[in-house]
Amino acid sequence: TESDAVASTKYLQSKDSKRTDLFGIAKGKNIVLISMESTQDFVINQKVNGKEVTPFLNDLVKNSFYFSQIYDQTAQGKTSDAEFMVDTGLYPLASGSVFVRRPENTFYSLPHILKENKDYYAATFHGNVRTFWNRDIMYDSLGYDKYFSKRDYQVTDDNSINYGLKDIPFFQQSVEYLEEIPEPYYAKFLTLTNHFPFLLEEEDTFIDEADTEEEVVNRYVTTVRYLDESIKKFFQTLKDKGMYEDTVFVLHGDHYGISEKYEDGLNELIGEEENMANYMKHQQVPLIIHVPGQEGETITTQGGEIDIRPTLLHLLGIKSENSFSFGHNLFTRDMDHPVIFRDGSFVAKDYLYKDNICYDKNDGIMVNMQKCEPYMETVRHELELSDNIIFGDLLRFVVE
Ligand code: GP9
Ligand code: MN
Repeated sequence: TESDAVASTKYLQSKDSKRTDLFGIAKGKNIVLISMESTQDFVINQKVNGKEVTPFLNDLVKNSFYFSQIYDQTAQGKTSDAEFMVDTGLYPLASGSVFVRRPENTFYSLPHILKENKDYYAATFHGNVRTFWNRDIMYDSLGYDKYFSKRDYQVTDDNSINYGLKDIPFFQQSVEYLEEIPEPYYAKFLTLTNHFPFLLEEEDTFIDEADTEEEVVNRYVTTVRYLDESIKKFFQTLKDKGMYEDTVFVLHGDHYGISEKYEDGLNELIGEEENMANYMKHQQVPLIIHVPGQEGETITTQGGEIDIRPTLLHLLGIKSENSFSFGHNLFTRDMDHPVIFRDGSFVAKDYLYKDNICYDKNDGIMVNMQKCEPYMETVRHELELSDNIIFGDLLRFVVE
């Protein structure tokens, strides 16, 4: 009911009211958000056979806010879960994807907030068919004005692989659409080439495969390197066309690429031993927010994908304390507030909890459960509240 809705959304208010001197530094700018398929944080500044896997991103992080401790909080909905968290600040569901299960709910999403604030136009760009993950329906509920999908691109055998259009032609062909949409805009780009099983043609290979025991890991570095090249070219095109200066760029990995099954190969690649601390660290995805002209800074505050929206809103100078989200502004986030995963595991300041075991976060050694207990109520409460909001479609009562 309506009173349940009001009561349950109370928890989501009155936080994140702290301001920093970064509040509003990107006010009114266009927003280009790139959801980087399967990109894990370990690739940043990682070399394979003496060569950087992400030379462009490595340069970019030097001149950006680089959040180096952001966790993948997605569940079965993969890319769609990442999109859901960024746009709504709610948790994904324990099974299936919200995009598929609750596409007709009322949401209070990033396009809505931006529209209210400064009449932003919201568009999303993706080279796959529009029905994938039910996006054609869900994007309406999330408030997008326009969805450029496979049917809007020239897709041929030559310029596609695996799931579809390769990232370089994808960005190239997207620019003409980006030039046409009204400003200010929020433009979301979903890349595709760096997707399992990480297939690439010779002509698109900019780095040799790695040589671990796991072929998947070996190929992964080549498709990440290709993604890096596609983003480099995209930035260059935007600069050439004068579309760079007045834009804030948000780049983030959507979720892991190398699943638990291939963890040995990843440890071999980066020379790490197998333990729970390292495993959880490998669940981190890069988050890079680039404001042209702004000095770079690496921020080691812990957080998750759910925190991207309030962080961006802070830079845009838009208050986010009444936006019904579980996210925290990463510029002020409390290190001891747990980063919560959909299966009930979490990472707190010094401890992590996974599969009913409590570990020291830094060395991965098991510790007494009492160390993890103080966080459990928060974790349980947030996941339950988020589920209630989604399954009860509660925001319809509180969003005008
Ligand atoms: C497909 C793309 C990949 O359109 O979003 O989906 P994923 O398997 O990563 O969820
Ligand atoms: Mn994905």
